[in-house]
This record gives sequence, C-alpha cells and structure tokens, in this order.
Amino acid sequence: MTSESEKIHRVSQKGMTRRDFMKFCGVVAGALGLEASFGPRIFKALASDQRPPILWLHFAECTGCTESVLRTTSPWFDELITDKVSLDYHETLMAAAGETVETLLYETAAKYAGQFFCVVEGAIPTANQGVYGMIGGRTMVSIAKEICPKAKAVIAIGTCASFGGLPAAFPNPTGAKGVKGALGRSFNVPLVNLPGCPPNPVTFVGTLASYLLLGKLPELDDYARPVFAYGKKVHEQCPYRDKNEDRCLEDIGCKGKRTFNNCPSVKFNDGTSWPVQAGHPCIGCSEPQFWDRMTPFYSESEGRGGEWDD
Ligand code: FSX
Ligand code: F3S
Repeated sequence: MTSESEKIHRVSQKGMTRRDFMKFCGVVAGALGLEASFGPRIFKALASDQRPPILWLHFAECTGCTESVLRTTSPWFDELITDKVSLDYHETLMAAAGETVETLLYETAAKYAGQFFCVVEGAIPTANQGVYGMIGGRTMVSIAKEICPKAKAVIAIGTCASFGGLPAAFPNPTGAKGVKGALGRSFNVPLVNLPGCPPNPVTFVGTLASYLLLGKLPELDDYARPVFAYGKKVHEQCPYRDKNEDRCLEDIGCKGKRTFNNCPSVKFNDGTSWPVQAGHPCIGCSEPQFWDRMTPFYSESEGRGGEWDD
C-alpha cells in the first residue's frame, strides 16, 4: 500500500505538485458539476486504496480511446491504474500475451464476479454469429456475453462501444453494435456509455471518481451517458456561437447544435484546446450513428439514417 505522502512524492517526481493534483481534482469536480469545495474530497477519494478491479476489453476499434485515456496526465494513467484502480486486464498495456492472459481474464471475472468494472472499448460484430471479430479463437460477442454480465457495472468507452461508431457505419457488413445492442435487452448490468471518438479522459476519470466518492455511478440520460458530461449541447457551451463572431463554424458544417458533450468546457490535453477552438467544425463524434447522420462533415445538410440498435 502506498501512503498519501508517497503518492504526492511520486506525483512531484513527475513534475506534478500537490497543488497541480488538487487543481486537477477541482477540474474533475467542475466536470462533475460539483462545487469547487468538493475538490479536496475528490483528492481524498482518488488517493484512497479502494482500488476497484477493472477488466478492459478491446473489440472492433482503433485504440484511440485507450490513447485518449493515456493522455490523462493528471493523474497520469499509470498512476491511475496502479494506485487508484486495479487494472487486471488490458490487452494493449499488458506485457504478457497468449493463453496465460486469456485464462487470467476468465479466472479474474469469475473470482471478482459482481465486484469488477468492465470497460469495453470498441464495437461488437454480431453478423454471422460474430465471426468478423475474433480474439484467441473466440468471437468478440461471445467474450462480451461471458464477461460483461459478471461485472458490477460496464463502462462503454468511446462511440464504438456505446453506439457502434465507425465499425457500424452504413452498410455495416459486420453487424457491429454497441454493448447494449450486442448483448440484447436481457443484459441488465448497469451500463455507462462514454461516447466520443475518442472520449474525453476527464469524463472517464470523472466517472470513476464519482463512484469512488459517492459509491454509485453518476446520473445517466436516456442514452446511458453521464449527465455531468453530456447534459448540454456543444453549441450551448461554445464561445463562438454568435453568428457574427468570425469563428462560428456552422456554415462549414459544425454539428455542435446536435451534439451533446463537454468539449468546450473541459477541452482536451489538460484544457489546452478542443476541435472548434483549433478551427475545425464539431463533427458530432459522440452521437449515435455519427458517421451516417453527421456526414458530409463539411456541410450543413443531414446525412443518411442507417440502422442503429441501441
Ligand atoms: Fe472508436 Fe475507440 Fe473512435 Fe477510435 O478505440 S470511439 S474508432 S477514436 O478509439 O473505439
Ligand atoms: Fe467530438 Fe464535437 Fe467534441 S467532434 S470531440 S463532440 S467538439
């Protein structure tokens, strides 16, 4: 076990002071819609030793969601996974591979049934019994059906895992679906969708911090998205929304009016920037079917519908 002072020392070694860490906790509190005074409580929760086990499954995706979370500089992802949570399985980050770790996945899921968080990254191909997505000789859909129902909660990270995303774009030959769509109506484990292609790492950390702090998952909307992050449209928070403001990008296809996300307020890369600030229209990456509904990206017109099942 690591004492709080050791953790602060470790953070300092990486050039992050206690003050920076406290500031980050204030950012998480802000993202969660809590008063700044909750910052110290979040600090305490993140510095505790509760360490909920996490099994992280990779399915049909680009690994951008993991890359996004790896940019969680405050706390750094390695610190988050070693000190704050117990990441027991993550194919991209594990040094080991092969049968040994496959066995570990199923053994850990059985041992911690009802206690672990299952993070799913990527869509799940379902056409032809799921044969278009295989890992270690098993279909992704069969892996998901074995592991997800044993979890305390499933966090679908990214638009692919939430709604199908790019793999589900028309004509979707692999029958790719998000977690809920692939596992069916009988799947009744609490599910949190964190869409975004990729999602904001603060939203992921905020979801975990919310659980560590309050002992429950955050309030969710009808699409199972946390209200603290997806309660407002991008347009509502956009500093350039005045049409007379030269920076408004609606004429070149900005989808901020149809997209729920916290990008303008939380931003990316430790609050450095977000797509519109960088001069690019919002392409609605966190919405269901965005590759079909939000394209063409550089036009105000609405694209095709396409099939989407949760
Ligand atoms: Fe999807 Fe994640 Fe887009 Fe990529 O892995 S949400 S394609 S950025 O990253 O699943
Ligand atoms: Fe995606 Fe639009 Fe934010 S493109 S990253 S939801 S500004």
